[in-house]
Amino acid sequence: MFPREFAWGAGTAAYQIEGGWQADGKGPSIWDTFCHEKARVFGEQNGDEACNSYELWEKDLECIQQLGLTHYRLSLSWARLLPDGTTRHVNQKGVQYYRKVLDDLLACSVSPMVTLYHFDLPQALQDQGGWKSAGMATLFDSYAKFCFQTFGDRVKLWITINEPYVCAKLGHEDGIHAPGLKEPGVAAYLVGHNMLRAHAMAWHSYNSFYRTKQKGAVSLAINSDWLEPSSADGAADIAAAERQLAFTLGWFAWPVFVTGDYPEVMRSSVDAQSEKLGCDGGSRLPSFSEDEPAVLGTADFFALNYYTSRKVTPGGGRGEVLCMTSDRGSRDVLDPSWPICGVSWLAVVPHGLRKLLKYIKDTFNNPAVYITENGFSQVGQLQIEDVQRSEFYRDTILEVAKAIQEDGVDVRGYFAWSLLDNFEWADGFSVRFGLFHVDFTDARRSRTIYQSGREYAKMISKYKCGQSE
Ligand code: GBH
Repeated sequence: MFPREFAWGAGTAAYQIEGGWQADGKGPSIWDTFCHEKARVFGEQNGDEACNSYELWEKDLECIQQLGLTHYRLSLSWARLLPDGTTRHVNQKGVQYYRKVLDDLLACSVSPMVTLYHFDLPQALQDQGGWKSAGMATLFDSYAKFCFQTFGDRVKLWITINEPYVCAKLGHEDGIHAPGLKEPGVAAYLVGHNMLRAHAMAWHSYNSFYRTKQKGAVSLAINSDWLEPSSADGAADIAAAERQLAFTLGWFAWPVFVTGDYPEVMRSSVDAQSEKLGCDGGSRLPSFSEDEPAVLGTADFFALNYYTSRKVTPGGGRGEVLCMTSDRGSRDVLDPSWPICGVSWLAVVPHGLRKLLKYIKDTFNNPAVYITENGFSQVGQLQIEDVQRSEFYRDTILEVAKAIQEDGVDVRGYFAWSLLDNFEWADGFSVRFGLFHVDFTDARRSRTIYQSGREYAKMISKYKCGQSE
């Protein structure tokens, strides 16, 4: 059912699990700052200690082995490695920590997939303007080269930036993620642009200086809902769904996989709205410069984070308001037949993943695809016997199998989100995505496998090595 080499993984991110926010010379990140401000995060919780994976890495490794994973996706904390964000000062304790993690994984025959940036910019770089500043791209490129140089012998799968959409929109338009800026209709486009430039520079650095020797692959992780028209025969709904897909998945995938530039509908509508609203300096959507390394072709595979699906219809903000939804001219609605589980945004739609995979195959010239995140949360009462989540993983993995077998999508791996219950950003610890429960009231942060974890382990052992029974 699954190819022999298929990657069976689970993922985490540094700020969500590590803790040790000031340990051994780590510098502060924007998430440290954000969480220490009033009323930013649910219950004013923070990731100061989180799962304490900085000290308890061996416990995580036990969880990884218990699941029988072939791959583990983790992110590096930029500020743990480079406390002020630059290579002027390297924190050797940080280097040692990640070297041990990677060595331990390899010793257990688990391949690491490493994300360089998962939302936690060094605060020192935010103080210089953060992702709104054009200079961030070269700073990211230096950090990336440092990581390829330092860890590239051990890592064959790299993700430069996780979910640029979320950083741009939630961090700079809605202000619900760090750095908490609310500059609708302007900052997100700038941030997205600088992230694409940063990603492209890092890919070119890998390609020129490390690829021959290290033989790895580099991409960026793009999140997208599956979006379908509210009514299949309404032309307005169909166009609205296409626009919304262009403003989410297309925003990052078009430049990298198709044209080297933004989707045409995004370009034309942001340009037109900018002119109508009399924005200074022309369009709010920046243009790529010919003097910089090309963005087109800077992904060795397609990395997809998929969680949910929506129906789309025209609307979404009044034309005179500066914001991304006005530019897009669409709004998404929930289909009442889709169950909502855990958090309010997560309608459970496993078949949406199959459709999105087929769309990616057809639109981006049949790339190799890794599903770098997919998961289902639990809120409220703790349920270790989490039947619904077990069913969710089973149903979703069957949809992936159909995508491979019936639709011919070249899916190379599946990473459940997440290995552990962890710090779920603005929702703090109130939302649990783990295959293992973590007891945050226990100083030892004890880890207990959920039923969904046991079921995932069973599926892995059943499907691993191309077995079908
Ligand atoms: C992922 O993003 C992140 O990469 C990961 O770190 C995180 O733990 C995981 O999701 C689970 O949330 O609050 O109504 O404004 C997934 C994409 C986009 C999903 C933003 C949640 C927020 C909707 N996310 N969305 S809302």
